[in-house]
Amino acid sequence: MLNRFGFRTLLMLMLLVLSLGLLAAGCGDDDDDSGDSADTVEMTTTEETDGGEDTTAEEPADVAPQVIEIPTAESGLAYAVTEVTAAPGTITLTTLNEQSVPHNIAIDEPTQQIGEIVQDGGTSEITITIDEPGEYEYYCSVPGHREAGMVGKLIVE
Ligand SMILES: [Cu+2]
Repeated sequence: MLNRFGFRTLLMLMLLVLSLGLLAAGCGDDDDDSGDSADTVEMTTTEETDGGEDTTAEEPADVAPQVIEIPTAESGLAYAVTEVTAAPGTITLTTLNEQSVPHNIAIDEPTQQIGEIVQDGGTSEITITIDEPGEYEYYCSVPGHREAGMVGKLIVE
């Protein structure tokens, strides 16, 4: 028992010495690599980088895009979903089109976004930032489709 205890104590001491040695080595490197002025520059750079990272990390969390699926109807010039609701912010509308007839998703307000025209299982997608609550129309921009009623309502509230 005494031997084991002694051995453990010895191990702990060795670890401690190793840790201290590493710390000392780390400090020594800094001193060796650069003078006092260089050290100051390093510190400043690190602080600025940290601040930038923090800001960047917070922004995506605040504006995480909402993804809303608006597939086309099984057939015909129509969406399967004709009314969706979103919170103000960045919104992604994604339209899966299983039809052989080409379709897409598009919006005119508050800024015009026109998704790729797809068919046979392709997905058309637009991302838009809307801060003003209200009703916005999404539609298919393939000629004649909007007029035929391929539209829907995006409610931001
Ligand atoms: Cu269409």
